[in-house]
Amino acid sequence: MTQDELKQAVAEAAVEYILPMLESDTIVGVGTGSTANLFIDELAKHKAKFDGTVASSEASTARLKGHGVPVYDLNSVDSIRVYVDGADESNDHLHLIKGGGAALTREKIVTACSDEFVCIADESKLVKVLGDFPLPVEIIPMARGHVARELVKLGGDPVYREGVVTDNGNSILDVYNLEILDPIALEKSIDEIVGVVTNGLFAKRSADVLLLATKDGIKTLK
Ligand code: ABF
Repeated sequence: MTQDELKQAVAEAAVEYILPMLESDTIVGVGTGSTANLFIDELAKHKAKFDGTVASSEASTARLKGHGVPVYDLNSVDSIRVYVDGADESNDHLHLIKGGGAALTREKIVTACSDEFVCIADESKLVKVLGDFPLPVEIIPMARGHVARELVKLGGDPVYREGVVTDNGNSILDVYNLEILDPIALEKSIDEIVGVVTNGLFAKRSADVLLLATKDGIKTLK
């Protein structure tokens, strides 16, 4: 199976996984990226079975609205029953690297507000040790130099993501050459750097479930 076929398979599996959760007043949190896009397309087929969504990016908002799926402001909803989103990497503990799509801040916010976080990925995303994928860090633009210097002290090689402004008007540094043996500790250390908005480690609040598309079918990791 191609990577695209694997992504399609896990998008369909995610809809099947959440269908039993859906009631007329249910709000679904929706992530960002190519796998999340396929999930949006599948979820839209069931839009009559739940109330609406909260999206983690303007891009996902547009895609949902294109299907006629209601998209609510996070501040107008009481709870989010389940959040479904992709990732760039996951380890066996469901600690994730996210943010390749520059949506990490809103993704982390919606994750924090969700009862359950279901991560969807193809088998290429499962790794033993996080860090081959450069860790995205969203920063306040004026603090770029300071944050970069602090990230070097933590052992990384930060690279400014040229030409990218996040939905929140911020910049991204991608941090290379990190061997992330303690994701929770590193997430906390980066969060303490003044000027950092969000870092792409989802470890303090990891995924609750990882639906992994493999050539042998969908695996459910918890
Ligand atoms: C998003 O999913 C981002 O956090 C992450 O970068 C992306 C993975 O993208 P894709 O599904 O296209 O591989 O949530």
